[in-house]
Amino acid sequence: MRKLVFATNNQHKTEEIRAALEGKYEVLNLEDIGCLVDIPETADTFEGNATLKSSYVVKHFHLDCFADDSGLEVEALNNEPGIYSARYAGSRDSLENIQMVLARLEGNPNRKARFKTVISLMLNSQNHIFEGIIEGTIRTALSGSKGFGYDPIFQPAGYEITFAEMDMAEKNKISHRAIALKKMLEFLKGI
Ligand code: ITT
Repeated sequence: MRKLVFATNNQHKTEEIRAALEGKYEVLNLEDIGCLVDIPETADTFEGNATLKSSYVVKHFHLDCFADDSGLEVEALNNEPGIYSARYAGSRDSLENIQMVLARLEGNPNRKARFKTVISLMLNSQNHIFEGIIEGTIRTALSGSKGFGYDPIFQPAGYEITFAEMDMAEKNKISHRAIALKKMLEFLKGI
């Protein structure tokens, strides 16, 4: 089976992507290839940060690689936390990040939000970009224990449950990451 490196340290993201690419690609993450650094994400866009991660692997390991940068954009918070999603409250603690969003939105009737993923796929040193977005709303309290990050407060449009109440298979059908990944797979099929 063809191998692809997914430049992430996030085990939840690795599991989601492995499940989505099962049978098609063997997905290796940064730990699997012995890349133990936290690649600096210093760009000010999702696209820029995804590209920093994928290029790092190409430069230092000479392997084809993709990376995603993703996050939550809340309309009433000027699209924050955005690229700062992983450390919105100062650390990588998901609960603290969630509480920060809920506190800043308290009493605000506009609960509109979206998850966004941008994938950078580096193939033969060429960068290919794929984007996925899912619209939804922010609940007033946490619900569910599956998934990761902001899943317990994000309710996708058209659903009555949060991402954290969905099975991974169900989330993988509709999520921002799934949408971007599907575009990448279509592209890979065509080459
Ligand atoms: P890598 O950079 O190592 O891939 P990361 O966790 O830092 O892992 P991102 O830079 O893409 O990943 O940060 C995205 C943050 O946005 C992530 O830590 C979560 O807090 C949030 N996030 C992204 N996708 C999510 C999802 O599907 N469900 C819930 N939260 C998500």
